[in-house]
Parts: sequence; structure tokens; C-alpha cells
Amino acid sequence: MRYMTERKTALRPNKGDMQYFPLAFDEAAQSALLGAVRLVIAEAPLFTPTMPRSGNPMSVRMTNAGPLGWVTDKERGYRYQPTHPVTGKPWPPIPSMLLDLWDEVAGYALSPEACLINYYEGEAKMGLHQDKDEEDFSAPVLSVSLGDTGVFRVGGRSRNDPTRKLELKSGDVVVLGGADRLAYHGIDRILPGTSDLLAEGGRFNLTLRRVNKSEMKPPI
Ligand code: MD3
Ligand code: FE
Repeated sequence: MRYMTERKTALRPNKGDMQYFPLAFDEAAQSALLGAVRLVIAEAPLFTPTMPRSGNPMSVRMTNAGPLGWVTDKERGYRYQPTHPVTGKPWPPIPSMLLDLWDEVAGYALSPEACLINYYEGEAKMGLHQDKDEEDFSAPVLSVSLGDTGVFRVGGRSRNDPTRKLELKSGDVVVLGGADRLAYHGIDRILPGTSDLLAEGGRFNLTLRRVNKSEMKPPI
């Protein structure tokens, strides 16, 4: 955990529900993590996902790291797959800083299989949704924000439950486990000019996810 030397308190392992760790990554750690994200993108370029059925493009661009990546397109919809939808190549490995973070806070024995990288610029947003394309809902989802502040909205397990807003700032970590694992959530907007981390502006969000319920080892 050497990239997080400035953190004043240890992160507590996940015991369910939503846990918010403001500035879990200090500025030096954010720069190191951003460098790792840029290396992933050099190998697995950001792509524009499209919605199932309508084929409408999302305003967020995405890529992934890890054995599996989350993708969506008009023809085949939401899914996890081992290869990039444009290059056809396997996703690069999950940066080690993120695997360390998972070990510290996820409270879950199996490794994350997917690191979804979302990039928001300008007016990009993400509508209220649940993350339910995974088989294993007992594992938390872990989120790290880098760059401009995102206005995050989180509700309950029904779409009409009341929601609350939380500003996710650069270096913030959120762990979504327990009852909150299936909470509706989204990003209303990005607040431009709120961070100097990205020269080009905008916001990266990294989410670590466990997809399968067990380690699938190929039969010998
Ligand atoms: C609450 N991303 O990629 S991360 C997503 O900032 C996604 O890019 C947002 O929602 C972003 O699916 C929010 C925080 C987050 C992630 C997963 C959750 C919040 C969550 C799962 C359940 C409840
Ligand atoms: Fe989500």
C-alpha cells in the first residue's frame, strides 16, 4: 500500500453497504494511478459503447483491464467479454495498485475480474441504473475517481426510491457492498475545472468488479 502513505487512517474492510473514503489516494498516488490508466488506454483504446436495441451511443467512453471487460452494443447488449470490442485483443492486466486496494477494502477472497474505466468529458453523464450483469452480487463493487468532480446520485434497490447526491472528487474511493450492491446509481454531471490532475480535463472512474462466483480453472 506504498502509494497511499499520506492517508491518515487505514481503510476499513468492507462489511456491507456503502462505504465512502474521501481522498483515499493522495495526489502522488492519483498521479501514479493515472499513469497506469494511461498505459491501459494505450493498449486498449477508449471506445464508445452503444445501448442495446436502440444503438444510441452512451456519452461516456470506456475501456477495461483484467480477464473480463464490460461492453455493450446494439446487437449483443450488456455483457462481460475477454477481448476489446474494436481491437479484438485481450484486455491488459488490472493495475497492481488497484489489486492492492481490493485486497485492503473489498473484504472478499476472490480477485476482481474486471476493471471498467469510464471517461467523462464535457456534458457526459450516466443515467440511473443497477449493476447486475455480474453473477456474484456478494462481492462488492469498488470505485475510484480521478480528475474533475462527478455529481454522483445513489438511491435504493427500487428505481423510485429516494436518491441522495454525493460529489465524488479525485482520489475518492467508494465501496458498494451488502444491501447497497444493487442500489440504483448514476452520474448527473461533471464539474469542469475542479481538478488539475488531467491536463485534458474530464473525469475517469475505475470500478473493480467480481463477475464469476468461483475461480474457473480449465479442466486438464
Ligand atoms: C452504487 N459508474 O460504471 S461509480 C458504472 O462514476 C458506474 O462512472 C459510475 O455506475 C461512475 O456502472 C459510478 C460508483 C458506483 C459503482 C457501482 C455501484 C456506485 C454503485 C453499484 C451499486 C451501487
Ligand atoms: Fe454502475
